[in-house]
Amino acid sequence: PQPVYLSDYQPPAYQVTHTELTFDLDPAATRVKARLQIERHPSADSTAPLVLNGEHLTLISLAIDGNPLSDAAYQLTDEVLRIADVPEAFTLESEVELAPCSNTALEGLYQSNGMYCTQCEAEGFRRITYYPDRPDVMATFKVTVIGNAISEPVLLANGNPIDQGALENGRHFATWEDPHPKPCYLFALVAGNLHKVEDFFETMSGRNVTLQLWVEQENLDKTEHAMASLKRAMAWDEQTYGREYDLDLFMIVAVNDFNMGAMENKGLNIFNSAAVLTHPNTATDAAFQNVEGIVAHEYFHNWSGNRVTCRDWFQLSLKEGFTVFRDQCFSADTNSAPVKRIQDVSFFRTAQFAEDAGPTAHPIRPDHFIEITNFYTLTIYEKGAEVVRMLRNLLGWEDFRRGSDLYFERFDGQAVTIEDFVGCMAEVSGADLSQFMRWYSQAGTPEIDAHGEYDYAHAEYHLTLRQRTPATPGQSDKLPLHIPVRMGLVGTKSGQDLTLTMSGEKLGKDAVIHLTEDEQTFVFTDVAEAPVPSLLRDFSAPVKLHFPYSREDLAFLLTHDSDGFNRWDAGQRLAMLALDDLIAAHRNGVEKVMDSRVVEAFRTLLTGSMSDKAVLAEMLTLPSEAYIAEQQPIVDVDAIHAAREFVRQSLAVALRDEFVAVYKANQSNETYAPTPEQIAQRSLKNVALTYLMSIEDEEGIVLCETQFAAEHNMTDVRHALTLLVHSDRDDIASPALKAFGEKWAHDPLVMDQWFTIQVSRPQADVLDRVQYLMQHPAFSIKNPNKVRALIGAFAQNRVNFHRLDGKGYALLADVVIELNRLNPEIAARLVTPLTRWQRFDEERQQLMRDELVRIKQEPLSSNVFEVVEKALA
Ligand code: B3K
Ligand code: ZN
Repeated sequence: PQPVYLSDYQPPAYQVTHTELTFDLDPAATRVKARLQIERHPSADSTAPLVLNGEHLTLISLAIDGNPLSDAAYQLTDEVLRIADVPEAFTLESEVELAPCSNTALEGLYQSNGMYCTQCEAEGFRRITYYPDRPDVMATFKVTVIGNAISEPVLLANGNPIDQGALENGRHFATWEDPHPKPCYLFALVAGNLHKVEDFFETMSGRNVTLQLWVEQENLDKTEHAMASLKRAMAWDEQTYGREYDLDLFMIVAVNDFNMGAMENKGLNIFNSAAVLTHPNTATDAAFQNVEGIVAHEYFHNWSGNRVTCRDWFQLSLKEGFTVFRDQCFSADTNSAPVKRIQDVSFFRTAQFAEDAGPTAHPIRPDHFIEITNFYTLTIYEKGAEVVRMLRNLLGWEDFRRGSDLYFERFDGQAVTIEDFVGCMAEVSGADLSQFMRWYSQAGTPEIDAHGEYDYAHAEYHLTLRQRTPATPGQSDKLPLHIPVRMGLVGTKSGQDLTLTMSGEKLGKDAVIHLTEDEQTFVFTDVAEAPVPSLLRDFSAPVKLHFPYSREDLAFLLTHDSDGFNRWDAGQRLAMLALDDLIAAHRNGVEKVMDSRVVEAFRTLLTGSMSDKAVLAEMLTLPSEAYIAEQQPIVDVDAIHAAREFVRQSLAVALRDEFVAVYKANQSNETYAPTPEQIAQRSLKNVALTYLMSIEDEEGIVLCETQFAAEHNMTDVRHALTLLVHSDRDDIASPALKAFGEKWAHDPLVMDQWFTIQVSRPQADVLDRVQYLMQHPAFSIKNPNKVRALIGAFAQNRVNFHRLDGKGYALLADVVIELNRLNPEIAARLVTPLTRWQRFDEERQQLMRDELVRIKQEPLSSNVFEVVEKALA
């Protein structure tokens, strides 16, 4: 497979102005007729051939302006249809046949649970018809779907329904029209036995929009939260960004087999059922929040993505980074803002930092790729969102909003680039963002080494920041970036933020300083008392910050920093220092001793008066094993696990009564609601229970069993079951697990959780369990949710996946090899943990590489090939 380069971009020689499609659905032999109005671009050469993409299609007929084409008039390969000689403007008619029932890649038109559905982004439309499958070709669409009236009573496509009726042989049809020109990746079709829940939204200009959520009948009681989330998102986008919905109908469909979370097809979003269905008895708080975020994300794409789209796939972060930033802000406004930031950043620093440090590291705007599907990454999405957030931090909200208004107004209906977006921000604010653009082209996580000195005699604080970005594949030399560092100086006597004065100018108590050079010293004057600096507040830039904080400094910031995020981060740093010592002790076979300062900090938290329970729960949560691993030069999985367990158990022993008290104070019998207050209480209670169960405290076990048996809501049930299954009390865990599995055997989303709970336990029998569960009737390798819940979750089980006999790696490789044939997109994602081999000891490195080499010997999809090739380079 050959890479495509950004620098080779050429505008399309031909535009499709209008597209008419007719689908005659059949599981093994669907016929698709296309009628395309095509025009040559005025600046294109009149001899330019028409090149259409098409894969896995059987061509039945082809005609231009009603005249069938002779075989000599076109060339057909596995990937393209080329017509050498075409007029300036013409109608191209084609008919193809395809087989949705054997489409296990879940790209293009496929069947899920007997229902027909589509996934076209990025390049799935070419599996539906011959077409210029690129986002800078935008057409209006008219689509007729013909299906069986019994098995497919519901026939949906983008836009507005304009016609429907009965046909011969028990068939019927529906015709849809989408007046907004769109790229074909936003095309969608759904047909099946679906049921709807309907609601309405009145837009800011007073138009009434019908909202429909389409699900299988048994899921009708799981739609309320998604519908409520949609309405909140629509209102938020009007208030916050001035964006109004633009059709009379907005539909969401839930399907079981889906590669990602959801897809923003114009007017017809298609969702993985896991990203839309919730019920208090089946979904956890985290799932409720995830659904809210994804519903909002896809809705927000209607402007950031659909009305203004990407010129080419290298610009993917233009729509994804901006839309993730928008959904993050929406969730922050709807729930607890500091907790949302803490959770996003914890995930980011664990998973995106790891990606940026590995062999598949790439810039937010890559300059080449083999398979675009491999670039739906944490870098494009989450780091892309951090970069948009930095623009907001640099410009302030008001200018940022004016830039966003200008962007939507100027580029409405167009396919544009990242320069167009950043250009609007520069234009409205007058800011020079030329250096800032390096964030889009330079891969890797920048590191800032900071140190500060307080000069008593002159009442000055000197802060020196040095930045460097490590080399990444293909990019050895990095240039300095424009980094906004939000900060404060917290007075050690007063415990208050001191006023920041620089070069005679008062900046306030919290300010953004701009690091643009390799090294800069910032001098703050009139600093009346010795301060502890609070740097990178609210994680103002996606960097690693090193500052030689003492444990006393951190304990001080933990209680005094005015920035909620940095208070939490001080706790994490304090725990990390203790963990580092314990990891070293474990490796050296020295007795482990718990740092009493950590115990005292936790005691203060547990007994103090902190009112935000959601933040408190986060502060009481230790850094994850994956995050700790990210901080180590060479990952020692066993030492990390042992050290973290030791800290958890030491805290539980020392603060046992406090944890019991917190648990009891936060028990509640209120009817479940996914409100921020209730969620905060449940998380705090469950964090306390986690500590108690780590020492298998007798009272803790009783509380845990009771919580499981009460079946009050899935958050509490799942948490209790997880703690039981992850403890050594198999006598209690096994019957609980069995009862849970039987009770929920009919519910695939609950069975996903049942799989995950079992394969994430630390005990050594996990590998056998995975093999056993792969034979379970509820498991299917063709369903991506099941693969993630069982195999993906096992690969995150650090002690068991990284077994020294290599059997964990071999199991993953076997599944990757099988999925490579069935679903290359999922296979290429699943292989990720093996690509991180450089981070481990030599023995594991060898074992992991061996498996990558074994995979590479297979006939590989371009997806898996690209990832494995990079990993072994
Ligand atoms: N835009 C979709 C991506 C789907 C692509 C899968 N190959 C999901 C989202 O970001 O909203
Ligand atoms: Zn998106």
